[in-house]
Amino acid sequence: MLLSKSFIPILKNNPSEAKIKSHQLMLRVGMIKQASAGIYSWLPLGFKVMKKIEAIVRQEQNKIGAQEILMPTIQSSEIWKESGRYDDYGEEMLRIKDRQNREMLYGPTNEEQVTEIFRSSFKSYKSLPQLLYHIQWKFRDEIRPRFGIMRGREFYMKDAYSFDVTDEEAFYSYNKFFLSYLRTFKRLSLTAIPMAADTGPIGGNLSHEFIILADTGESKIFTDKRIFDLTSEGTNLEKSSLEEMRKKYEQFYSVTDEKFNKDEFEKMVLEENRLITKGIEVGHIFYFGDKYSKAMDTAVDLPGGKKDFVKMGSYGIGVSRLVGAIIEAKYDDKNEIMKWPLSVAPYDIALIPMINKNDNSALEKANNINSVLIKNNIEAIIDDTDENYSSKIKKMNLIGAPYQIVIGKKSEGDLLEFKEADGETQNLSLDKIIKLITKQKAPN
Ligand code: 5CA
Repeated sequence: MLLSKSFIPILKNNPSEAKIKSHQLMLRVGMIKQASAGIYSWLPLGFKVMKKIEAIVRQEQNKIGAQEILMPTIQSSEIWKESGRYDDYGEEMLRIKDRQNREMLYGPTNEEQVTEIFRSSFKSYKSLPQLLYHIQWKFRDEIRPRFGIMRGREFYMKDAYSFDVTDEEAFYSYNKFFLSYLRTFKRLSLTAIPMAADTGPIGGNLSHEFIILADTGESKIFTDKRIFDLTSEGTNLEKSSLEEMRKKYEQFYSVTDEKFNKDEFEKMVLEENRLITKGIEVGHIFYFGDKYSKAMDTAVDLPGGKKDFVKMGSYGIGVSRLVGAIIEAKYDDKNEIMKWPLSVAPYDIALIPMINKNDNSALEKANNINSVLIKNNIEAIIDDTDENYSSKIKKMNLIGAPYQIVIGKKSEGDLLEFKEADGETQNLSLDKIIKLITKQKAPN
């Protein structure tokens, strides 16, 4: 992609309305454009990143056997009256009337809708478990939408729902999602830690939030530092392996402030291991048993002829919020250098030819390099403008391709002036550069 033809409207300075670095960068480099309070259009750079995050989320859902569906954004009030949440949800729900005067709403979440789908399709324990998910826009009329897409009113969410016959089976489903979340956030190069959490308007009594550390986060957390050393490596989808993994995490005190208990914290965590800080909630999982299935009369036949209400959980990931969360974790705002993880980077590499008025050879060389990169599935953005070196580097540092090649005096012959966005310059052949990037790109 040529920078001169791309739709990346970069601003000279940080926009004054943005209070946190993700919001600053996203506006600065034109990833999003505000449409109204808490509602945004996604411009190419932001959209590319979000779609790459979505693809990783999808792959990890599919890996645990979840099946993708797509439910509508607009829902009927009828099902919400059945569950009792039509009144409970209050002003956060955007309510709409159609031309027949029917009460509709823009879905803030989908427990009711998916339960309605399930009950009309499944009658027997033999079809369970069912793990269903979709990736769809949600609307919550937040009192204080802020920090750009971090707390929007319209936002993009992956929400999954599990249906099981017994509590024990339902915990197995819960644990599958727990693992898939750890794997998903790792592929996004984030350290997200699970914390015991409150269930709020979703309900139930077992719940974990997945939090990444950031000073600008809205969640206050209390943990045992050692939880950061854990990984999901070695865990497989067998029941016992998953149980072991969840136990491993739960041995450490790790809660959000609604669940905080000072005495417990001080008893369970040695002083040197205590960590009280702030974070961003990027995912939230819930187990609520038959809360919705009972209210919405959703039962299946059991072996032996009896019937029982299905046991359900729900599992959310803030896909649009993750774009901001990754920036909070990776953006060096002092030096104005963004380095996207390669797994979600809008471009893999920036080609920066130093172009003289009478000499196009650097741009030609960049174009030649680009055709080799394309053959190797590496996506480049080429700065074909005739600006000076420092303004070119500045722009590319904001766009955030993780690698850069400067094509100027130092890129003579076969050796190219190559660097990681935040690293030292090295002279490498194109062949070596391709090998290095391809190796990094391989899914883990
Ligand atoms: N039905 C459940 C699980 S599917 C649910 O709605 N959970 S939630 O309310 O916790 O939302 C799931 C995730 O969506 C959150 O962890 C967060 O990452 C994201 N999210 C929630 N509200 C917003 C918002 N206003 N703006 C951006 N992302 C949000």
